[in-house]
Amino acid sequence: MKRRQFLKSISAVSMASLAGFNCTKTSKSNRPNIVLIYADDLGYGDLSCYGATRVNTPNIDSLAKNGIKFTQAYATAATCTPSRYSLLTGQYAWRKKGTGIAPGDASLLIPTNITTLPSMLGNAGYTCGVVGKWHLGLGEKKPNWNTEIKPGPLEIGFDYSFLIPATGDRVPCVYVENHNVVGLDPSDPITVSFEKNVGNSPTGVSHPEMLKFKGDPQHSNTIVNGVSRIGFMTGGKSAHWVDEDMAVVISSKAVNFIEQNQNSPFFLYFSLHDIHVPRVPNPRFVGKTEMGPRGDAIVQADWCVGEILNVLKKQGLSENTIVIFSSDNGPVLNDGYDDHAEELKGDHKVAGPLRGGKYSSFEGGTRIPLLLQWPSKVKPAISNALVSQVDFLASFAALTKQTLSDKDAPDSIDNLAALLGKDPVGRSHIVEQSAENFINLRKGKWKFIQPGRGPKLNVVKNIETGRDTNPQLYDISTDVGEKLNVADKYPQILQEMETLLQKIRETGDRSLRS
Ligand code: NG6
Ligand code: CA
Repeated sequence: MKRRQFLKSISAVSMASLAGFNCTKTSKSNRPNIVLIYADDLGYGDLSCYGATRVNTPNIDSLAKNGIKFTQAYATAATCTPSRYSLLTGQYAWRKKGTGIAPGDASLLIPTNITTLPSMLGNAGYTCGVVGKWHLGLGEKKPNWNTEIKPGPLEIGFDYSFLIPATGDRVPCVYVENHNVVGLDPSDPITVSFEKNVGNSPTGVSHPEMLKFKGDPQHSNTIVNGVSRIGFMTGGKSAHWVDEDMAVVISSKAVNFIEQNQNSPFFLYFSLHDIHVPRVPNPRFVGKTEMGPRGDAIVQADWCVGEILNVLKKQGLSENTIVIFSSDNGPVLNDGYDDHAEELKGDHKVAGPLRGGKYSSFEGGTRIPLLLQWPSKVKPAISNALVSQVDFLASFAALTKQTLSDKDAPDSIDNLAALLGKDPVGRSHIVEQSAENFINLRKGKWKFIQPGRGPKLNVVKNIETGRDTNPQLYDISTDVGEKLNVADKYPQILQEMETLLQKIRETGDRSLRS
């Protein structure tokens, strides 16, 4: 029997004994359920609890009211795949080639023989599920969508998966449950290509009249459900998702997972599609804001959070469940479709006071909302501690008394005290990845952006990239908007930051700390 199965069977025994005897308090509080709700492209200024006024997010705000609201929390990267890679492996993605934005037919990026967040929690007796956006590749080579698709989440520690395989704007537009496409008719097999059109499916270019809204050239390939996507696909008609139903479908899968596992400790990674493009919210949310689909998608994300909080309450699990809400990277308005996000935003500040957004080296790229609620243990507070999603692995290992070897999760630090509101300082530094392998550093009050070539402005997305051929240094304590480059004024600090970044390149963050 594998260690994790053994531990799970112990957990079943202890649950059984719970009926007749008192379970020791310590073992239960050492193994709270953990639900990580991960929004997509949601910015630092996109929630009412972070200052937004043109959109209301009461369910998410309740986490801020009843838990900890972090003001200096970071995703490890300014795009999706590397952030998620780091979150699940405790290793900075820039250490591993090929972890930039994954194409829709990427093979599994996470090695199956390393410790991951779910495999570690599995060893601690947790049942682990992932529901929603994956975007970390599937299969050994390009996946064959018509057969068993593996390796995937089940091979890196999850016990259950229900996935949007890549992104909503990429083919294939189907859900994958465990190893198979959901609802696939074998007589109508799926073919996918990112090089050329396959079959004679209409595209955004050939059939613009079929579109709900126009896509840019990259998003003008095969049309599924009135939305042209990145990439071409044919077949699998009975399995196509309906964008308008996506939030409802994945929320119900997440709720089912909680209901089915309420008697053992569980870890649910609930990875929302919102508010990534294409933004096609369910009719019940259309018009809930004056900001068009992007604002309405925020309301929809808030509804998804409400579904989770409701089922936890209904099952009597709220007290001993850690609920975390966060985002994989900063915000973007126009990310490929004419959904009027830019024109309708009014005075809404997607990144709050921060500069830049998704893809950027500025704070708006990686500083994101992070809320943590654990009613039986954690007092409501606002925390300015430096926290990073790369630390979930080591922190939850500490919580569940799991030991990590030196090789495991090399950049993940036990930052549990900060996450639970007991340490107001947290990490000494944060590594911020913008594009692949391009990394910047926050340490204490300083932010260092290394010199690099490339356009200063991403014209299409209207986002400042943060690139400059000169090094940049900002005093975040007085200049959170990174307006005044003080690199010339503090050459010694600049030197220290460069040296530390070099050290981090050479060795894992955890070993640096010890
Ligand atoms: C980019 C897409 C963008 C989005 C992003 C992934 C183009 C021009 N842009 O390549 O629309 O899909 O990938 O976003 O194709 S992420 O949040 O999953 O990283
Ligand atoms: Ca994202």
